[in-house]
Amino acid sequence: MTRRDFMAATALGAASVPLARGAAGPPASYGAIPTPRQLRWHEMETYAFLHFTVNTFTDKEWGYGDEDPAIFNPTAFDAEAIMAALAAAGMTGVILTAKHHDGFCMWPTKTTGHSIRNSRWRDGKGDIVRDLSQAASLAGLGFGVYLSPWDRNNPRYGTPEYVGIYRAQLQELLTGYGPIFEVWHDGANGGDGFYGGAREKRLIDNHTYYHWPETWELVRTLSDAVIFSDVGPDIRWVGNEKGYANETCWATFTPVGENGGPAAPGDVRTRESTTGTRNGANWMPPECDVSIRPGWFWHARENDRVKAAPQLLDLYFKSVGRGGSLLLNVPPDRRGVLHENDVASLEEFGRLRLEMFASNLARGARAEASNVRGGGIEYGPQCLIDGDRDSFWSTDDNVTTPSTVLELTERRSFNVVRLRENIRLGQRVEAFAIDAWRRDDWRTIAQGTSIGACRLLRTSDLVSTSRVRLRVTQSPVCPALSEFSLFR
Ligand code: FUL
Repeated sequence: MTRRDFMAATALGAASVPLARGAAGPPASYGAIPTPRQLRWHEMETYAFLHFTVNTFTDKEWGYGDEDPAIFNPTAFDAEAIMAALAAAGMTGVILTAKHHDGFCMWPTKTTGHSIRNSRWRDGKGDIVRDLSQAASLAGLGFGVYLSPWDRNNPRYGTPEYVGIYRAQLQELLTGYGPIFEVWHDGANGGDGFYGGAREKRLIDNHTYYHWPETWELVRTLSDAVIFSDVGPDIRWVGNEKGYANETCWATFTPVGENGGPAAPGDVRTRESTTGTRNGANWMPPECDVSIRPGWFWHARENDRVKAAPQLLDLYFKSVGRGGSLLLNVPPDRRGVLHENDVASLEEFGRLRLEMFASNLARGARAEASNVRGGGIEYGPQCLIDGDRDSFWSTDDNVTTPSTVLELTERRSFNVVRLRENIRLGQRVEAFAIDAWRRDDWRTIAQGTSIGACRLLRTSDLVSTSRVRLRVTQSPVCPALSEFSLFR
């Protein structure tokens, strides 16, 4: 089987790849594996959240749904400027709160009058979703939508009719604004609200009310977007709003409800979401959401509480560096742009990563391994440093704890290691160690458990050496690793 056949087979999500006779074919996949749309998403790694709506003007985090739509009136909205700041931070996409819990729609929807159409902004003729989606596309960023299931304005909320309204809103967003890379369903469900003037508490059963599988099916038919919620189906909430995954973090997950029964958006054991489930039933990697400020929406009083770039970098290591994604919220202010302090942090965050990843100190190294699948070069350790995410080092099926040594071109100093598995073949490795050659012996400088799509490790001191070794110390099957990089 050629590499191309293999790629085709795995891209289609085949459960396992047959071995070619007489040659070393690729290893069979292990456990749940990602779909093509999840693979694309894995490459996005860091993208932004924009929390922007009537709350920006009422100074609230959760609008009650009784806001006068007229109050939405940014004075200097500039979608290009927002995208420029996000691009400078190295963001690959952006997700807008097209509708938050207050029910106010940021596009001129046909489904409700609680929208931008009745705002003062551009005399009700503007469309924030259109402007941001177009600017994102021009800047080369993906565009996604957050559409809150809970709607504190809608008089029908709590009745079956509202679910139809919610789907109609999704349909408008998925068909009117170009490609959507992610659809975000949050898990906050039901409670007090305006509800067309009823001003009451409406509780819904989060397992049955929304008929999620049908809504997800609608998203599937209308777009190629990955679907996010507490329970996926594509991307899972990481279980906290602080932007980090657990140090051991599996892309596979079997969601379980708080009481041990079935899970649903709004009812999942969030502690388990942070770690995932080893050998879980689904490939459902975590997305780590966090705001650059204490709140999700812009508040003047928080202008001096913007996270600094080193803090953002730390979150990057704890999210992307643990196989998830970092969804960093940067809320536009009442002008309709990002505040200067947020822009400065974003720029610096981008610069720090550019600097760190500018030079892979493993490049040009000579790689040797204790075992190579089939003894040929196709799965040789050189694949770890060829910059190709799809080529990989693998071993014979019965060799599960191999090691590889990189002879660097010269003595190098590094403090960051990046590892990637070829996740098309599932998440395989359960433990590993990295050693550096010191005078006449190996010294362990880092150890870990899960790897997955990306594992970043930092050493507390700079490591200076000309030889580094990666040891897989636990794996149920032969490993399939695509990257071993060193950075400073
Ligand atoms: C939650 C919401 O309740 C918060 O306001 C925020 O939007 C966060 C990202 O999701 O479910």
